[in-house]
Amino acid sequence: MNAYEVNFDGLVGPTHNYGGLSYGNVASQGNSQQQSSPKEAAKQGLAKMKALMDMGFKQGVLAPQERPDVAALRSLGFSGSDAQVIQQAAKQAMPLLVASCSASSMWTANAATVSPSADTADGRVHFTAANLNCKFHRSLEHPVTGRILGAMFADPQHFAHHAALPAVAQFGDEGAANHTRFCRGYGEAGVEFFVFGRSAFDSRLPAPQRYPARQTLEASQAVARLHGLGEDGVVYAQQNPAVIDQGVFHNDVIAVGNGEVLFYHQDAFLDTERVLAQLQDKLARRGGQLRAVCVPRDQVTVEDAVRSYLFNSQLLTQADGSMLLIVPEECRNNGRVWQYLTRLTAETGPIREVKVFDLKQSMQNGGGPACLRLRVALKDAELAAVNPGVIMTPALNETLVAWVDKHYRDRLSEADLADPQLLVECRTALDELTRILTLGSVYPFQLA
Ligand code: SUG
Repeated sequence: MNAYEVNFDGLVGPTHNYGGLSYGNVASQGNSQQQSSPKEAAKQGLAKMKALMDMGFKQGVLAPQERPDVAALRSLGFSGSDAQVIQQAAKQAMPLLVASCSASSMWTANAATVSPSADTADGRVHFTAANLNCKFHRSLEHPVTGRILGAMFADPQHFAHHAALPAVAQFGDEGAANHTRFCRGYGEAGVEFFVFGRSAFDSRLPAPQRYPARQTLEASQAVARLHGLGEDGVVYAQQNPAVIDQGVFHNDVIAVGNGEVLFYHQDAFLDTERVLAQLQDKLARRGGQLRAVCVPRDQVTVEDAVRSYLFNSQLLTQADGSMLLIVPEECRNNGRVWQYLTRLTAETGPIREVKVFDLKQSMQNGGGPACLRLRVALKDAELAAVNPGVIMTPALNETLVAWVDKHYRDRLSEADLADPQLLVECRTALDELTRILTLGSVYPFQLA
């Protein structure tokens, strides 16, 4: 039996724009209202998918969602034809139209939390769509995300799907961005590491003062219960509230893990020693040995981490067992971070190679390489049960690049969102995409 980590990257949708929608995410705030390029964004993402596929990693694709979300606007009282709904919203409540247009489902690390079959009580791969209820524009994603995941992982013998947690802040859940899995091999039982920003019900735990903590302890615990994870296979840690207040809105902005390796910033967690000891102990009981690589604050500051997205990298196991770090271009542009990486790969630690990708369009909204992918560890039989239409191949890559060229705009600014034609373009593109990826009827609207 072989097992693999498959990265399912979000395909950037045709309405990618800079809406300034995510308070606490400094890139989203800082680039608000800039003109975007949906075409370039989608191509940057596809180039990363192709490069990883070419390097021999298993790569999949997760479809974007229909935007503007007219149903969401109707639920807020706008009425008439779809075009009238959009025009009314543009006139009366532009921020709501902007939110309904966000292509934020591209950051599939927030799509769901996934537990591989080796960890779960019933031996199936479990998915819980993230409610993302900290931000209105992101809270719109989970119903369609759930349908897309259902169409990708359809076989109930292998896959179990759970609806998002209750849509209240007490169960704020941001999916895999705050979830890491350690294991000796992808097919073996591992230790699932849940990092939360605050507790909703235990007021003794500290919380950030400036920016919101999006993930609660209670949400993480509920996901672990839904997935049937045993106590031996779970560790919880609280994120350091001080780093949330500096713009670390998800754990994956300050730490990344893969296999037996945890790559993290010195200031990432509260009570770091206890957390590391628990991970070490539980992983050892699964036959593994934790290798923790701590990045000291005197070499890379939290601000450097937030600006460069050093930790929002993909940590991948290469054929020889060594690890490769996929980082955004912004890491090379930061002197201290680049020096750190140069030293790191010259040493004898587990991380031996760094590859740089240009993901600027996504980065300007606070989404790096790790945000753009949902990791799903699959055994042979499970991989064989995945809808083959969503597995990246050279032919699919070519088809998707041509599809982007045909349907996407080169430039998009806020004023363009009021144009009802954008919805028509999005629907036409997605109608074709559901056929390319063989997804069936996952969207609320299907062209006749
Ligand atoms: O939720 N940005 C996303 C970025 C998500 C990054 N994901 C992870 N770190 N895993 C967010 O803040 C900005 C949209 C805008 O402003 O237009 C946005 O939603």
